[in-house]
Amino acid sequence: MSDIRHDWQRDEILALFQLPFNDLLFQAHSVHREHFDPNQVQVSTLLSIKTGACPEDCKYCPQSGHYNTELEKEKLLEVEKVLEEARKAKNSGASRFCMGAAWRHPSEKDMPYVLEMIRGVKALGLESCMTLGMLTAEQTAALAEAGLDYYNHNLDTSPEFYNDIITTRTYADRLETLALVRDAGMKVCSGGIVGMGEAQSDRAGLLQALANLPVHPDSVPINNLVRVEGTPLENEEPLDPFEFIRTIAVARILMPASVVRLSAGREEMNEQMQALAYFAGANSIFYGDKLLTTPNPAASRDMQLFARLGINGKASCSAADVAAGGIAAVDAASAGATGDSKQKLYYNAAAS
Ligand code: SAM
Ligand code: DTB
Ligand code: SF4
Repeated sequence: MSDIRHDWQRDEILALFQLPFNDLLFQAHSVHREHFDPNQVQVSTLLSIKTGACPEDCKYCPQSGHYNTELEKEKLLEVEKVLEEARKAKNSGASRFCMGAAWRHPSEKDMPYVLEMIRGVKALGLESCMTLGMLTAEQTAALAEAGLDYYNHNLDTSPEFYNDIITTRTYADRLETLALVRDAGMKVCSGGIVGMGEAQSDRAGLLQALANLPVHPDSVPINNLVRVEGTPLENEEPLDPFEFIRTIAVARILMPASVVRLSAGREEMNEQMQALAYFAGANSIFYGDKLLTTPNPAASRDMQLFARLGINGKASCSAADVAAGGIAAVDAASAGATGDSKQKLYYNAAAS
């Protein structure tokens, strides 16, 4: 079994990045098989509960109020509207519902609605996940108390490159929010973005910062920059696809038991690239034709790809869930779900 380490050095990580591609993928895939079923990919649904006009200046983000991206802004959605979307997600087989808000942090007036959303989502029998920006200790406690399962808060990039991308909040602020979430007993979802013009050493630095947290995040989203017109990164040179796959592979090796999510950017990836990402250790995706504001592949396309690869789509994202084996999976009716009531929740690639 590969060790769970928290003392990764930058040069060791860079040495992994610089391995011959086949050696790196072999190592990552071997680690992956020690901890996970390699033919299982977990899926979650995502909803933007408050869109645009964010006071932060993240250079990649279409929702920042600092840039003109012609995005239609929306106030916090009504609780009932959110629950309606959650019901739809549940009916299509999802077991986790992720809600994202374009906030620096939640305001006190918004908190009661957010808590009601968590309670409502839980009452539907779904797991809940939120990403609302920075939190205070009181807000963290309230989210945990309402039953929030996961909190997503990304480190985004290396500590050195961070100030080139965001000036309105610090790396230390992010680490503090992660510590609050961890200490409150919620599961941590934390990763970052690549393809922002960072150096390989920055990609290594992001993974180093994540892997050397006191506890590895349960879930590690790796986003490939979606270049949105109007943002400062709109003309950024796309990252070499093989370098993206290397990033997934190194994340898998550094955090062997964490679920690695092939997150934003899939719309621009071909099927071969996604298949390589699954081989390299990615075992989670967002499912549905929209991320927060940008397009994502249609669910039916994902199901078709899963069918061709013999992958089972499963609606969750923690190693504990995988071990417990108790999570409902996507409704794969369009691509060959099996018949009996328990199995119906799982797409059975072998049946197609
Ligand atoms: N406002 C909250 C925050 O930043 O903590 C939560 C929502 S924010 C949109 C969540 C994450 O989405 C960011 O940390 C970033 O990693 C990712 N993201 C945002 N815009 C992106 C883009 N254009 N391409 C890829 N990932 C993006
Ligand atoms: C994460 O790391 N990626 C997701 C989720 N956490 C909330 C969001 C991706 C957003 C991509 C740009 C957009 O759709 O606005
Ligand atoms: Fe706001 Fe989050 Fe976008 Fe940054 S990433 S501008 S904090 S919504």
